[in-house]
Amino acid sequence: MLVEGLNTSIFLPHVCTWDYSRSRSLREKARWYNPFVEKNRWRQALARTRRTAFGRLASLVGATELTTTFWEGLEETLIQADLGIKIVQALIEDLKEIARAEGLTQGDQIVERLRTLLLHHLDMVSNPEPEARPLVIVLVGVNGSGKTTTAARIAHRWLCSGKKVMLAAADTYRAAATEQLKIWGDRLDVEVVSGQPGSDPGAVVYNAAQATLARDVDVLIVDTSGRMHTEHNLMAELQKICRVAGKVISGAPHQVLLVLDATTGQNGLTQAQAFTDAVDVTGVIVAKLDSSARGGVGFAINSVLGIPIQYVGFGETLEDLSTFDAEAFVNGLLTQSETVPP
Ligand SMILES: Nc1nc2c(ncn2[C@@H]2O[C@H](COP(=O)(O)OP(=O)(O)OP(=O)(O)O)[C@@H](O)[C@H]2O)c(=O)[nH]1
Ligand SMILES: [Mg+2]
Repeated sequence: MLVEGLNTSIFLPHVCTWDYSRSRSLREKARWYNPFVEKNRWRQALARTRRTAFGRLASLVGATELTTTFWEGLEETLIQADLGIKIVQALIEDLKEIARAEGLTQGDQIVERLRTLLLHHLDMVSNPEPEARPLVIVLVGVNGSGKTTTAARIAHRWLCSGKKVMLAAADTYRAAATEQLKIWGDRLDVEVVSGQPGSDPGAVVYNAAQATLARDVDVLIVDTSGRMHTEHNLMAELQKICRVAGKVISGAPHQVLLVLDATTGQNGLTQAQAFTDAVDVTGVIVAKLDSSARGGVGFAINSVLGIPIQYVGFGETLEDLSTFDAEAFVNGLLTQSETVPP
């Protein structure tokens, strides 16, 4: 069956064979949590941004004098990586000040200070996973940002930690959308609560929340339809979805995660603002970091939206979702060497 928006590569057999039982071998668990593998994945995901924008750093690092050309080159690099003009100007000002105060004269010294400043910039207060049981997670975002794929990946994460998961197909606008989530549900062996095409997504969420309580589910993940930030009635619909969830399950939704497509860079932030105005967004998921040359947008998310990055998506398989790691992010952007320890 051909399903809109679903890449067939996700059906590769090696990602279909997860055993979610607690008896998974230690070896398998070690593979999942291996820090070197994880570090490499971050580097691969950021390769486009690194090569397109930060790749120019190599010539700047070698600079033996901090000339106007050096500073202009650095500014251009940061703008091209899509950090956002305000952040770039503040960084350049700070770096010039540090260079003056510490008497720095070499490009590599400045790049090291840049690394520290970038890390400081990402020093956001992260949101720990809420303790609630059942935990209700709602995914929101514009069309095609990666919500449905991410719903499956979050389900996979919770299944791996031994939780009972349910999915709600609250995207009732397209039959293909429900079908897409059902295929993920089949692969994950997770129940998917859905409604008729065109039916009220609030009703789907109501039924899913009731089923969550009835079947003693630990985590309910609600996939919503993509919507433009300018569509006021659809933004109101999101508010209703959240209200309905809260009526059935106390405190729900405990997480509202805004899925941003990293390839849209700074443009995505304006759209994102409308979502944070409409609903109580608790975290951002930066999807498609692997396809983006504008990964620097990650630095602007916290300062513009005031919301931490919860997860990062680096591909289309179930494993391609990682919790945000500021150090891996900055190192993945700045470290030039293509070799990573085994
Ligand atoms: N390379 C890459 N592709 C991704 C990632 N996340 C999602 N995609 C792809 O992006 C496309 C859209 O993903 P969906 O999950 O269907 O997006 P959506 O937000 O649910 O889309 P709508 O429901 O139409 O609004 C699919 O082809 C996904 O495989 C990612 O992290 N990296
Ligand atoms: Mg979808």
